[in-house]
Order: sequence, then C-alpha cells, then structure tokens
Amino acid sequence: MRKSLNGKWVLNGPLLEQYNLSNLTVSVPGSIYNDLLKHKVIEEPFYRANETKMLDYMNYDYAYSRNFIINKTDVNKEIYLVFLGIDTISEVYINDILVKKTYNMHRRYQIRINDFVSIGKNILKVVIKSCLEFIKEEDKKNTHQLMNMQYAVKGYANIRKAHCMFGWDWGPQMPDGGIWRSCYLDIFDKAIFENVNVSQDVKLDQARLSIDVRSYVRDFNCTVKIVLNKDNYSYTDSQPIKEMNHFDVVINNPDLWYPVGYGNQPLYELTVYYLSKGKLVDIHSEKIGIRKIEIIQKKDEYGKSFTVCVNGQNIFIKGSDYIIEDNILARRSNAKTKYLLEAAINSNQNCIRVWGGAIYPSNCFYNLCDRLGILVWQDLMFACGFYNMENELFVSEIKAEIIDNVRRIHNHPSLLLICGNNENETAALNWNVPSLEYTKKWYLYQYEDFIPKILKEVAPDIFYWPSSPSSGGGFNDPNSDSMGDMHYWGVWHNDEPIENYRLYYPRLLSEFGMQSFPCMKTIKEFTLPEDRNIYSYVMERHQKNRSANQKIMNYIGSMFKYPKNLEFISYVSQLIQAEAVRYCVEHLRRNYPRCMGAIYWQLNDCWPVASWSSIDYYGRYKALQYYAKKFYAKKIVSVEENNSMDVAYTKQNGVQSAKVVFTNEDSKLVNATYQWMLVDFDNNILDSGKKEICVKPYISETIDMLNFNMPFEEQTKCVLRVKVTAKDGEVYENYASFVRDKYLELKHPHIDCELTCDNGKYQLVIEADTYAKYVCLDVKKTDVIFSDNYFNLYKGEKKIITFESNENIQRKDIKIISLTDSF
Ligand code: BMA
Repeated sequence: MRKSLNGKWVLNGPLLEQYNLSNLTVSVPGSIYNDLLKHKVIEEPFYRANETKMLDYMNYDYAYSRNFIINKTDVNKEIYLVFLGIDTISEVYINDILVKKTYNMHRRYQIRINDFVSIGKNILKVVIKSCLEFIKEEDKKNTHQLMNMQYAVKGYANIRKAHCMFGWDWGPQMPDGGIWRSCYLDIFDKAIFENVNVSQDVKLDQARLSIDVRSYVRDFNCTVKIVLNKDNYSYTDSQPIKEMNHFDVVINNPDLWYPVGYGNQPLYELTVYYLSKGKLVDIHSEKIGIRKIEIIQKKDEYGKSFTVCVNGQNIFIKGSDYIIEDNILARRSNAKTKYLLEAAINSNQNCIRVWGGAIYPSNCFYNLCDRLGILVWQDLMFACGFYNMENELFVSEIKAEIIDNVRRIHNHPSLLLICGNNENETAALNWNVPSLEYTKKWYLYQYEDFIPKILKEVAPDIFYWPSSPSSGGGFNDPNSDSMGDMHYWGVWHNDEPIENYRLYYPRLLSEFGMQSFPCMKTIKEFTLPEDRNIYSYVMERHQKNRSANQKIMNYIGSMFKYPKNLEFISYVSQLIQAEAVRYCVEHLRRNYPRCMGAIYWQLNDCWPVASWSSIDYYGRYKALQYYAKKFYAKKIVSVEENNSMDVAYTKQNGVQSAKVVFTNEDSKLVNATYQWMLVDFDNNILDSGKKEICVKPYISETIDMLNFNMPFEEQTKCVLRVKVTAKDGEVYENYASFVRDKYLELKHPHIDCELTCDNGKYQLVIEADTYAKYVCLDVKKTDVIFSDNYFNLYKGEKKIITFESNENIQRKDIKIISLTDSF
C-alpha cells in the first residue's frame, strides 16, 4: 500500500523566527524560495533586481514537518519512507530520531522506518541544511583547488545539486532547496515493485528482450507475472518471486519505434503483477518501445563519422539543448514540459540534449519524448567542473545517483545515449584549470573508468560517450570537427564573424548559438519603465554573460542598422540570433552526410533573461523558434552565397556567387521544378532561370551554381529567390542577399492585413506594397503561436498565417512590424 505524504506540511526555521513567523503552511513537493514567496517573506525573485537578495536566504536551515498515521495493521509490515527528491543536504527525523542524512538532490531515498514509528500519530521532519555552508566546508577538505565556472557561486562541484542553481551565464545565483519531488510511505507484507530493466537485442524482423524485474520481497510465496501487450500482440509469463526475476521474450516482426520524421512511435505496454495466493498485492505498468540505436563511428575521408542510426536508418540530428525549466523548481510543471517538447516537435526537432549542469528530468519528460519521437541525448549531471574523486562520500553519492537515474530512464526508447559530462574534457585542455595533472588524472578515472564500469552493470546496451564535446576520450582532440561531437563557440564567445560557421564541418554539432533579448512583453514583466534600457542596472542583472549586451550590439551592427529603441533592439537581436543559427544549420545540412547533426544552444530559459534560448521563460517564441521550423524541415533548399563583411566594407564589386543546394532527408525522390529569380524590391524579375531537378533520397545535392557580376549599388537593390516546386505540389523556398541587410535600400512597406475567425481558429491574409523583410506579428493583449513569423513578403504575394486563441482578437490587436521600422 502506498500512502502519499505530499500536500500540506509546515515550515519553520531560524530566518523565519527573525520575522516572528512559525509553522507556515506549505505544500510538498515544493521549494524554499517558493514557500518564502507565498508567505511574502520575499518579493518575486525574478522581478527587477530582486534576484541579488536571494543568495543570503540559503545561509539558513529550514525545517519541513508533518504528521502521519501508522495503523495497528501496519506495524508488523515493512514500512519504507520514500523521497523521490530532496534538495539537497538534509536530516530526516521521525519522532525526533535522526533516520537519514541526505547529500544529493539527484537521487531518491528509501528509508526503512519500522524501528522508529509507533501506532497512531508520528512526526516526520526534514531539516534542509544550508547548501552554501556545506560547499564552503567541503571545499576546505579538497587537497587541490577545483575549477569553478566564473558565473556560479564558488564550490558548486562539492555538492550533488544542479550546478546552474548556483548561477550560470544565463541563470541567477538562487540555489533553492526543499523537498522537490514526491514523497510517500510504502507499507507491505508480501512484495512490492522496485524496478524493471528491459534490454533489447533488435533485428528488423526479431527483437529479443531480456527483462529483469527487481522487487522488495518479504514473503517469498508470491508470484511475479509479466504481461506485454500491444494491439494483437500479447505475451504473459510468471515465476515464483525472487529479489530479481529474469524473463526472456522474443518478438517476431516487432513494431519498431522511430524518431519523429522517420516512422511511428509504437509503444508496448509492460505490466508487472505481484500475486500472493492469486490475490494482487502490487502492480506496475510502463510503456516500452523497441528499436536499435547505434552511433556509427567509421573512418572516412574527413576523419571518423559520428552518425546516429536507428533501426538501420541514419538520422540527421536536429535539436536543441535543454536546461531547467524554472530556477524555482517548485514552479516547474508537467504542462510546461509538454509545452516545450511540443514546441520542439512543431519546429521539426528530433532530439533534445539534456545538458549536464541541470537536473535529471521527470518521468513525464521521457514519456513525452517516447510518445513524440524525440531522441534524448542524456548528459550525466556534471558540467564545467572537476570533482574530488578522493572524497568517499562524494564518490558513493555519484554512484548511487547514476544507478538510480539510469535505471529510471533506461527503458525509454527515446534514450539515445548517455554522456559523461558537459565540456569537462575540453576544459582540461583549454580553460587554464588549476592543478592540471591532478585534474586530468581524476578526470580520466571518473569518466573513462569509474562511470563506464557502473554503466556496464546497469545499462550495457546504451551507448556511452565520455563528454560533450569529445572525440571518444583520452584528451584526444575533444573538440575536433573531424570526429565525435563538437561545441563551436568561435561565433559568440570569441566574437568571430557569423561567416566562420562555414569554416567547420562538425560531424555532430551539439552546441552553438547566439544570444538575444526577450521580447518587450517579457521585458515589461520584470522591469519598470525607467529600467528599459539594455545598460540599466536591472537589464544588466537579467544578462548573466558578462559584456554580452555589448556582444549582442556588435553582432547586430554587423548586419543591421542601429535600432531606434529597446523594442527594436530586442526585435533585431532576435533576428541576428535566428539568422546566425540558420546560417550554421543550413551549412551543416548542405554538407550532409559529412555533418550529421545540429543541436543549438538552447531551447528554454529558467527565468526572464537575455540568453541563447529560442523560447523565453514565459513560453514566448523568439524569432529562432519560428526559424527552426524552416531550417529543420525534412526537405530544404538553401543558398551558399558569398555575402561577406569584406564585400560591404570595400564595396568590392567582383563576382557574387551562389551555390544552391537541395537537402532531401526523405526516403522518396524529389521530382521538381527549380527556379531562381533575382528580383528588385518591387518583385520585378531582373534575371531568372528554371530547370527540372530530381533529387535522390537522403542526399544533399547542388542543384545550381550561379554567378552574378553586379556593382555594389545593384547588390543593395535586389534579393535572390530560389524556389523548388515538387510534382506533389510542395514548395520549398529560400532567399539570399549579397550585401548585409543594413545596406539594402529597402523602402518602407505598407502591410495590409485581413483577419478572419472561425471558432477560435484565426486566419490572417497579409500583403505588402514593397519587399518587407522579417515581418513580425504579435497580438497585443494575449500570446499566440503563429503558423509562421519573422518571414519576408514580396510585393503582390499574399501570405496566409493561422493561429488559435480563445480570446476575442480584432484586427486592431494585431501588431505588425518589419525591418524598416527598426531604425
Ligand atoms: C556552453 C554550455 C553552457 C553555457 C553555454 C553558453 O558551454 O555548456 O555551460 O551556458 O555554453 O555559454
């Protein structure tokens, strides 16, 4: 029997006493900041510069308590107290007796409490100790100095708690704490479920499943029965219970699971029944998927491939990096997880990288990934840090944490691979780390010996990659573009021009990106009017990457005219971000199959901030989120033009070249008519060409090489349009200019827009009287997601945009801007 301990608890602590507060009613799961906020001890931490006051609250201890009842019939049974997540350093008391100390937010705790409870009322108390105090004390024990990311509170590597809660280059220093996941009592006298592990050996026509069921057993007279079901398929078997029961199942012609875009996501239902004399005493059910995942690393003319292959099909990885959803963990919700993953799917992504400086996501996250067909690149929670592997407590904690989480997520078909850490291998080589030889020695032990050994036990069938980026380990050129995965931050962190994306051919680019400001609606949520300047104190507090506001302005200046106010700074910052990522992704996709993946940094935000995200904290799409849908589409046409800064600076005339490439990431041929047009801003055709093309499946093919010989003055007055109209009616379009947007002699467009609505389904028909670049739509009083946004309109060509909303939206509520409004 499971008795939930979620719900009403009370909170006490020395800080609260200072405010004459005691026994505050709070809710578990939850978190300290959230509770302090609810009881008005603190103001909204994300508002203005309130975040700067938050760290101090974590210098205190907080005590959460509640009662629970043990019935007469329970005392002779096994009684386990289970916490799925305590953040982080805590002491658990039952009736004032210390029953457990915890040190790790990433693992669950199961505590046998029979010796401490009595019939009737019992008092449960969890004292959350100051994490700041803990890291300070632990740091003193280190014989060698550990590296510290400059934006985080010193010492985060001493504690098993999401590193980014101590601050990051997009996150506030707010190391929240509390009982952050569910807790309950498990009371049983026969047996209960612990875990089921399904290993797969899959051929296209046959899957061999090896199923291990782990149980807590008190009465060995029980039976374990498993049932595997799907449509017409059903398998049943049962055995007398052991602590681990093993079942072998062979499925002929299994219904295989594929990532989205490559096939369906069929799931089998696996149910484990516990029976005692025919009576059901426990039950567990989960969905599994059958697929074979390989990472193909084969020597080739460029180095060594790094290609994800599912059921024999090579997959181009299209994804984004995922961080915690809210810095105040109590505010995260399954609804938000669903919103973010569906947004990823709607922008044609097939992969999410769970970045190692955060948390192991909830079961809901993985269930959704299974259902939606999103592959999960799972980092273990180690990032930008080195750890004291001579500290026994630390080592035992990470071992327990890895076993716990890998067992929890192992059966999900979406689990692509497990990666040891974020950027630690390359950091050892490039980041000037202290105690280098010591650090390298223990790095190798941790990720290339200790962790692989654990994984060999718990997940031998899951691909392990030592670090991201890596070329396979051993400090062998970890950030190479000829093998393994790569993070490319020359553009952005090293201020290199966006063109430099084309200098590299990563086999799988797992991080790259460009910052932008959130939109005005979001800025208004955390500022007063007097704060609304990017160099104000409040705006700089909502920018965690030092000097990044200047960086954004620099990148803006390389492409756009100086924006006239904050609203347009935000707008063009989102454009430069979207254009930069598009520039990179299109380059990678043109180089398919040499380059087999793009994972941009980053999908989401954990508070309102200037960052690399494509969706802001409030769920509002930035330009990049709309762009991703286009540059990640299965089939795209793209242009490699020679639009370089030099041309603009020197007004060089020379030859303008354009290589036109069609990327067909589908199993069918594309028979189509290809057209190119050089048009002026009135959409008059200055030059054009047309031909029939046939592009084979899974290929990137150059379909045209164009050369123009225009003086600079002409380049500023035209745009190259390319269009592929397939025989099935699908149209693929793209564009390029030969000078930077700031030099284009655009006229200010008049944009007509007609709005109609049918039962919450809105349609906009939009038309402009001259070329309108980066047309951006917004609804003033509410948030909606448009079918497209930040697009170009050519004179005389209508564009239809749809969106859904329950609000009554009128034409006057729709705001439309385009590039010429920005200066
Ligand atoms: C990468 C990530 C993060 C960081 C991001 C932006 O290095 O791994 O640590 O937030 O770049 O700087």
